[in-house]
This record gives sequence, C-alpha cells and structure tokens, in this order.
Amino acid sequence: MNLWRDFHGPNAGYVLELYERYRQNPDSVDAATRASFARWTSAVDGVPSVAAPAIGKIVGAVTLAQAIRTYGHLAAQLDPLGSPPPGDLSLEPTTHGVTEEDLRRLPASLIDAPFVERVANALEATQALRAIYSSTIGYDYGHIRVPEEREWLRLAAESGRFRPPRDPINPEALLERLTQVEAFEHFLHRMFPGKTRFSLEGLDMMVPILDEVIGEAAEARIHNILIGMAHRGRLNVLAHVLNKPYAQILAEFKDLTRGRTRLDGIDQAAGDRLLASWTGYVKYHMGARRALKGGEPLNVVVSMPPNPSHVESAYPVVEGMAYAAGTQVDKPGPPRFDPTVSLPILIHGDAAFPGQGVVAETLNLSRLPGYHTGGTIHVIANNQLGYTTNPKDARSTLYASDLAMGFEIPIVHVNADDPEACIESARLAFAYRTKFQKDFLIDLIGYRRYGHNEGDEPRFTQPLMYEKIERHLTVRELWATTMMTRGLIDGGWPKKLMQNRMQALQRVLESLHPEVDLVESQPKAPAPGAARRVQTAVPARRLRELHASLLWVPEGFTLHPKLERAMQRRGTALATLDEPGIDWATAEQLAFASILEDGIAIRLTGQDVERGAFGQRHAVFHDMKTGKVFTPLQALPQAKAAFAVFNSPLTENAAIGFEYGCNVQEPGRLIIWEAQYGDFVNGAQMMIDEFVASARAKWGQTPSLVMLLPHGYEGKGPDHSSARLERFLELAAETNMRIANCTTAAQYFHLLRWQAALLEADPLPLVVLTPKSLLRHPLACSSLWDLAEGRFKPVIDDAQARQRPEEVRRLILCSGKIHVDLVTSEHRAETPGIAITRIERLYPFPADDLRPVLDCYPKLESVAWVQEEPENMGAWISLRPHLGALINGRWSLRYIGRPPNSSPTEGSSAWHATKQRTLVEHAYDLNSAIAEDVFISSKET
Ligand SMILES: Cc1ncc(C[n+]2csc(CCOP(=O)(O)OP(=O)(O)O)c2C)c(N)n1
Repeated sequence: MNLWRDFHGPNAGYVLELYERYRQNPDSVDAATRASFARWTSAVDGVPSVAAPAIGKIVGAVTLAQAIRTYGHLAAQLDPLGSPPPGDLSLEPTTHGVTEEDLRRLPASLIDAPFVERVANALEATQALRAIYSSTIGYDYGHIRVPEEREWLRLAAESGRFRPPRDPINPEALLERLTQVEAFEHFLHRMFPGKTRFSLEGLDMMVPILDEVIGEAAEARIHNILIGMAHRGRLNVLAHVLNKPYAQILAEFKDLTRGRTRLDGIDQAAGDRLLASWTGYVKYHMGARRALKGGEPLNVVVSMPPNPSHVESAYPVVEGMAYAAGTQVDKPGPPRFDPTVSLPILIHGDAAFPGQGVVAETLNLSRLPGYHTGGTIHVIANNQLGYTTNPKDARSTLYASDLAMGFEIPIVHVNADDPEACIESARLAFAYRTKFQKDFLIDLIGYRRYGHNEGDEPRFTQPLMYEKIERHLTVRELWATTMMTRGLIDGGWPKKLMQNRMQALQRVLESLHPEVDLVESQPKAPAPGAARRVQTAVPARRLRELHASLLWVPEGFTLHPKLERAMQRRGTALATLDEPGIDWATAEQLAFASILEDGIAIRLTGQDVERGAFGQRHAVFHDMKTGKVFTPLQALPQAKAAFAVFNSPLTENAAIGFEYGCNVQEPGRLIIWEAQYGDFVNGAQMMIDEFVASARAKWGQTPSLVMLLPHGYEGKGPDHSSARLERFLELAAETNMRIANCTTAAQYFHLLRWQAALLEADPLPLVVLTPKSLLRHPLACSSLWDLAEGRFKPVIDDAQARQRPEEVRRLILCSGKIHVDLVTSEHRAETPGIAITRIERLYPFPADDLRPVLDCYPKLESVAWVQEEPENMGAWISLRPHLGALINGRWSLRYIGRPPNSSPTEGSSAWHATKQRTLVEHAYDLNSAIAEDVFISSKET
C-alpha cells in the first residue's frame, strides 16, 4: 500500500485518524482494519515504515485543513468597521500538533483541493485555504448534511469559479452603480434633512448584489422575480432595482401625494366610496413592478410587493406569490409546480431575522410540498444594529443567520466593503439555488451610516461605533481607490461621476409634475351588481353526476372499513330531491367539484385539512393495503382546473401569509385556508390586520382569501370554542371583507360557489365560521333541492313562525350554532310567541334582508339578540348599532347571553351545559323584563 497514492485529502485524514487511534489502542478499531494497519507499520510498498511522529504530523495537516474549511469563517474579516473576528482554536496549527515547518515538509497532495497542483507543499495549501475561508467571505456550510451539496460548495469556494478574474466583473459599471446608490442617499439627505428614508448607506453593495442575481435569473429565463424587504434601503432598491422613477420618489418626499380627488378609470360613485376608505401608505413600504424586456420570448417581471411596518411579515407573502406564479392550474388533477418560473429574493434585517418567529415558520415551509418555491435567495442586510439594540441583546447566536443552519441552508457571511466578494457571493447563491433548488443565504455585513432613521442620533447609544463610522470611507470611495491602484481610472473620475448624478437628481427635483409623477396603485372597483347577479345553484342532474364521480375509487383500492361505510351512506345522500341527507362535508365536496367543473382552480390548506380536523372531509384516501393515496377531486372527470389540498405545517402566521401571497398573485384561483380550531387564527393576527383586512385600503390590493374557522360553544373550554368573531367584525369596514356564520350545508355550498364566482368581479376576503358538532347534525343537513335551487341567504327567517306571524311577540336574532340549541329546546313548542331568525352573513350587515323580517310580525314587542359568546365577544357589539338603526325605536332591543368575560368560555363541560341551558331558558322567558344572574345576562339596551 502506498499511503500517498491510495488516500488523499479528507480520505487520508480519516484513515490517518483511524490509524492514530489504532496506534493508541489497537483494539479500538475493527479486526480487518487492525490487520491492515499491522501491515502498514512494517515497511510496505516502498514507503518506509511510517514513523509514529510522521503519521501524527500527517494527521495534523489534514485535520487543520478540515478545520479551516469548517471554522475558517470565524477568522474572516467580515466587519467593515474592523472589529476582530472571534477566531477559533482549531484554526491554529499547534492545536493539531503541527508547526509551519512540519507543514512545509509535507506534500501539498495531502490536502485535496482544486488548487493543490499549483502549490508546493502542505503549508502553502493551508495558506491558500485560509485565503479562501478566512478572507472577506466566511463560507458557512458545514451544517449541510447532503454530501453532494457540501462537496459542490467546497469545490465552488476552492476553485474560485465565481470569483474575478476567473469570472470577471465590469469595474467601471460597478463604480457607476455604487455612485448612483450613494448619490441618491446624499441627495435626499441634503434636500430633505432629517426626513425618514431608512438609508442603505453602509450596505450599498445590496444593489449590485441584486443586479447580479437578477441578471443571472433573467439569463436563466426565470420570469418572475419577487423581492421582499422591509424598510432598510427599500427606497434605494425601488429606485435602482425596480426602476421606480426618481420623480415619483421625490414627489412623495415633497408629500405631494395628498389632495387628489379623483381615481382614474372608475365611475364617480365607486370612486368616491373608494377614496373615502383609501388611506394610502408611507413611501418606504410601498411596492413597485418592473418589466425587463429580454430577447423574445423572455419577459422578466421584477416586483416588490408592498409590506407593512411589521418586519418580516412580508416574507411568507412573497413566498406564496412566488409559489403561485410558478404553479400551473389550468389542467385537472394536482397543480403542476415549475421551480424555474419564479425566484423569491428576501432581504432581512439582522435583528429581525433571528427575532421574528415568522422567519422560522416560513423557513420551515421552504422544502414542503405545496410550499416549495424552488429556493429563495436570502440576504441579511446586516448593519450590526437593530434600532438601538446591539447584537448581544438581539440574539442568542453568534451570527444573525444561524437560524438558517437548522434548515440546511448554506450561508456566506460577506464583508460589505469588498465588492468583489459580494458579487462572488451573489453568483454562488444563484448557482447553488439553480443546482439544488434550495434556499441560500448571504449575510451581508456592513454598518448603518446614520441612526435608525435619519432624524435619530445614534451616538446616544453607540458612541464608539459611530466615531468609527464617521471616519469610515464609503464602499464607492474604497472601490474607486482599488480601481486607481489597479490603474483603471484616474483620480478625478469618481468625483466627476458623483457630481453628474447629483446634478441629474437636482434636475428631476426642479421639474416635478405631481399629477403625472404620482402614480398610486388604486383598488379595483367591483363590477356593479355582480354579487347580486351570481347564480350559485347547480342543476340536480349535474350534482348527481359529480357526486357519482366523487364516489369512484380506483380498481383494487382498499378503503378503511369505516370510510367504506361512510361512502355508502354518502352514496344515498342525493337519492331523493327533498330528503335532507347532505351533510357539511358532502356539500363542500359538491361545491368544490362544481367549481372545478366551472374551470376555477382550488387550493385548500391548513393543519390536517386532508382528513379534516373533525374527521369529516377525507379529501385524500389512503389505501389500507398499500398506503397509496387517492384524491377524488383530482380524478374528477368533469374538472377543468386543478385541485390542491395540502396539510400545512403547524403554523398559522406564516401559513396565512403564504396563502395571502398565493391569492394576490393569482386572484383567479379559490384559495382556502382552514384553521384547526377557529381560535388558533389569532396566531396570525398580524397577517389578518396588516394584509387581509387592510391591504385594500393601504395598497389597493384586492384579496379574496377564504378562511374557514371552526367556531361554536360545545363545552370544549376556553381554547376550542371561539374563532374570535368579534375581531373580524371590528376590522370590517368599507366593505373590505365578507363574514359569514352558516348553519346549513346548503348555505355553505352556495357561499363557496358565490365566492368562487366573484373572484374576478367583486373580490373580497371571506371569513366563514364553520361548525363542529353541526358538521353531521340533522338540522344542518340539506337536501339536493336546497343545492339545486336558490342561493346563499344572508338572513334565514323562522319558517314556522312565518305561518302565524300575528302570534309573534319576540323576535330572537342569532347566528350560528346557538340557533340549533334554541330550536331544539323543549320550550320551542310551548312558546309560539317567539320567532327565531338567523343572521348568516354578519358583514356586510344584511340590513335589506333583515328589514322585511322585522316588518312582517305585526304584534312584535321586542327584539332580542341571543349569543353564546360573552357580551364583549361574538357579534353583539358590532351588530348592535346596525340593529338599533333598523329597529329605530319601534321595539325594545334586548341582549341575552353571557356577561362580559375575559376568557371566551368556561373550562368545565358541565358548567358549560348549565350555562347554555340557562341561556336558552332566558331566551324563551317572555315575562322576565330583566334577568341578571351569574350565568347569563338578559337586559334591555
Ligand atoms: C414586528 C415589528 N416590531 C417592531 C418594529 C419596530 N422596528 C422597526 S425597525 C426595528 C429594528 C430592526 O432592526 P433590523 O432587523 O436589524 O433592521 P435595520 O433597521 O437595522 O435595517 C424595529 C425594532 C417593527 N417594525 N416591526
């Protein structure tokens, strides 16, 4: 055996380590290895008996090289402000029992690296490794567990494939770009002193990095590039990457946006309504879109969606947009995702990335079916500060990027003052993403030239850091110096470039035309009357055909016996026209099937939605013998569009953000997210407040996301009862969403079909409070007739009471499951003086549907709102003014329900049952003027 010939690089290292172990204790290795090593120690193959100290040195050289590869980044010069790197003992030769002299005597071939032929010995080889791994780039990829990826990254770093001069950059173009970036900030600083702009300065290389990635993406024929970012440097990126005109930005700075009285392209009445609710948004969170025209048929659209101030909240939204852009749904079956169509680029803050939970939630989506976007390129805009907070108070990790390690995302930390290293990082990121379709992270380490915003005094909190920053040259100046040193330009050129840019900006400022320059995105007005005209009924024959298709399973597919029986029961549900045999899940399936037949694609996600949290849906069957899956709605012969159903990971915030992104990117698809229990939606309150409810008013977006939220008081305790209806009603204004609480399968069927039909004509988010016990309750079941006729009814009056309206003295108004508790009470038959009417659409408040109900009971004395939620929750507080206006003093208005409470409901099911019973009794007690007990409050308002 020839040690040098047979083993080299890491292999040699491993064998030599083993050999060292063997030398210490021969029994520590297995018998075969022991026998081989026994032969080594006697002279073999022309290599003199490997003397013990020599072996130790070889092992030392190899392990040192490995340590440099793994921990070299800890000695890299990553901070432009010059703080010393933390270093690591494993990077010292002595830790490995070798000296420089030892290394000089060992052959370079010991270290397996692409450059090894060009160096003379192991010392030079380790020096070359240090120059790569401990320079101004820190490669941090040791956590990648796929050997092929690790090897690719190692070779990419060590071969210098993406580095000048092997891959040249245009130094003049780079200088011009850095001049644009810097001049823009200087100009704003000079003309609008103290005005917030969240300057990019200190991280100026962000723009050339984005240029590089976008240029490569365009060459790779990626059509949709979506950039998500927070405030830092956003204006600069908008101006230079998204090509938002300087004039528009400067006009916004001069605050010439207000005072507009007209929205173009929509009729006056709709325009007035929209203007009233149109709040617009601050300039450093608004989005933009740019089309890059390439050679036919290449058209690249780069867009930056708007985002709220809530850092990182746009991250899942952008991912959802990228996923939807890359997904084709125009054919039946499952959707087809093409990872080469879109590229998400996410720019994070160094405090926000480790601090905001939504980051971890969204990273966890990155490789899941139904969420995978083909890889995101992340850039941490690391200015080493979060507002006034230092890294030591902002994270428990060494690097801002460490969270990404758990998701096996390769990381490069790069010094933002080294333009070539930054460009190399961008190239590496794109190449890795293309090769492995996985995320890549660039930790761009720079500084922040001013305070958090430009009016802030950063020396209050970081005096020493800012002393350095004040004296620190900009990256443009540093790059100009490099170019001069390389003899590429003369000394006056950088200044000239700067003057030209400043003059150009001055000219723009002097010739602003606000009416032309201010192009605000405008919400699309709904098609007048569309919501009223929609037909949602489906002929009985068509429903039966769809139903028959849904009952089909492939030959030889073995269903679970219980499901088999359920399918047989379902089979008879549509046998007659008027038998109420259609339960909630069957109605949902029929709604989905008919929507697919209409050519509208559906995406349904949420925790355990395939089966359904309450075992009701079974959208996916599992073969009992083979484990194979079958999704009836993907095999529906009548379908003309794709159906997707995905169990989501256990997140609400990122999940809703992602679905919102899918929805706004491809508004023609029915996107549905289901909560496991409705109250878990409060984990996504940020997404609801900032996107679902207000994006229309702020940014002119027109979402139509459907959220299914199981709701109802059934003794399950404070955390499984309420979908927090009150919060949605509180957010509802200016017709920004629809909120429904349906009580029958047919109502749900029509509602889903209504929403699908309005996706283009009158899009609005739809919040549906869905049932739990009512999923299979006979009173919630519907007949085929109910689906084949009629439409969604915002209000359902009491059919029984309508037979004898003159007997009615009290009209109970309620919504949702409490209706069933009321009508199944033994008091129902004894109290003909009470009519019970359901409000099925809570917002927009159905005044026109409710008015005739109030008017049809001639002897009415009082109206009562009955709810099972405490008084400070549920619909009461929001509906009360609407009810008051309708009643207009004609009758008293009474509240019957639980008194105000801080918790949604009681913890014990026995206590729940008692309260619920008392509640129903109060509702039927026509004589009690006022009843207040510990359980229930019944009072006139
Ligand atoms: C969710 C959320 N919490 C708090 C804030 C207030 N805030 C705005 S920026 C900022 C610091 C962000 O630091 P970093 O992520 O490092 O970005 P930088 O501003 O330094 O670029 C804070 C706390 C916010 N915008 N969003």
